[in-house]
Amino acid sequence: MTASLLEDMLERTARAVETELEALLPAETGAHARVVEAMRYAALAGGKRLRPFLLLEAAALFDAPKAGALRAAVALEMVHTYSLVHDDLPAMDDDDLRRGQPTAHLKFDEATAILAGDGLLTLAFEVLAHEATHADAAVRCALVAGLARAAGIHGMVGGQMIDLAGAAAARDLEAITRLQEMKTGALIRYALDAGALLGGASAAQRQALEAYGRAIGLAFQIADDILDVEGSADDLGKRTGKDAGLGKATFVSSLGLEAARQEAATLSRNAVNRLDLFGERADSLRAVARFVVDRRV
Ligand code: GRG
Repeated sequence: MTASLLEDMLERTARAVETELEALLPAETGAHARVVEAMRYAALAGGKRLRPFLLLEAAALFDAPKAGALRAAVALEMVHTYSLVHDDLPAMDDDDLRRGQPTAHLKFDEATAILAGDGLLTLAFEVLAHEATHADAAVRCALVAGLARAAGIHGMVGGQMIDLAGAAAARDLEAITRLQEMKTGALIRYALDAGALLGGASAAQRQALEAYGRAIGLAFQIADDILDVEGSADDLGKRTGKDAGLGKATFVSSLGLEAARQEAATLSRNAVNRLDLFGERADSLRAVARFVVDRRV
């Protein structure tokens, strides 16, 4: 699959995700309307919608019903968006730019941004638990538990804690890898596993998708570290040069730019190799493995 075909597919998925987000998170009136406005501000601001794309393409490998998969994909994007809103807060990364627009706490205020993140996190589980997501309650339960695990203390929240606890900590490559497998990797791996759960994948198929997810999660983070050094705020819609400014240990600070690039390329190839058992049906996922390391946004 060519890079431009993948871009078209990503674009189409982004539109579908936004339409579903509009439906699941309509504007409201009343005394609480401001928090909904802030949730919509953060969630409808664009973004690559990479995690929803991975979930939908994994589910499509097994011909899982599309409407339920889209709901699960949007739930995952809600959790991702909450993490960005909270990460941008003054108490964490203190950022002023996200997805090319002022961060939620600057557009609204800190308390509203905290509540908007909380609202997105909790709405995600309501969406997953609804029977429209999957007819089988056991599958819905597995989807809910999996997202809680990926987003929680042994996943994203735990990774963020380690990251915040030692911005200037000396970390070796193993420690950086562990941190990033939790902070960024867990939601990416969940995207693949949710697709597998929705599609009733076999244990071998689930394992292959898990290995693919692990490899592209790390490749994605290495590319993010490289873009923080080489990218521009105009292209990325967020400030760059932050890691070095904060003295953070990253794949780039640990390996150097060239070796980081090589490592990302190796991980991308490894990811592609894990998809053999799906044949050409997994071509879009192969293209994503290349996209995550070649991307400029
Ligand atoms: C606040 C619990 C909590 C966690 C925050 C994910 C995260 C943890 C913080 C974001 C900080 C960051 C820049 C991490 C690097 C990788 C990453 C998640 C980048 C943003 O994801 P993209 O590039 O963003 O998919 P878009 O806007 O395209 O969705």
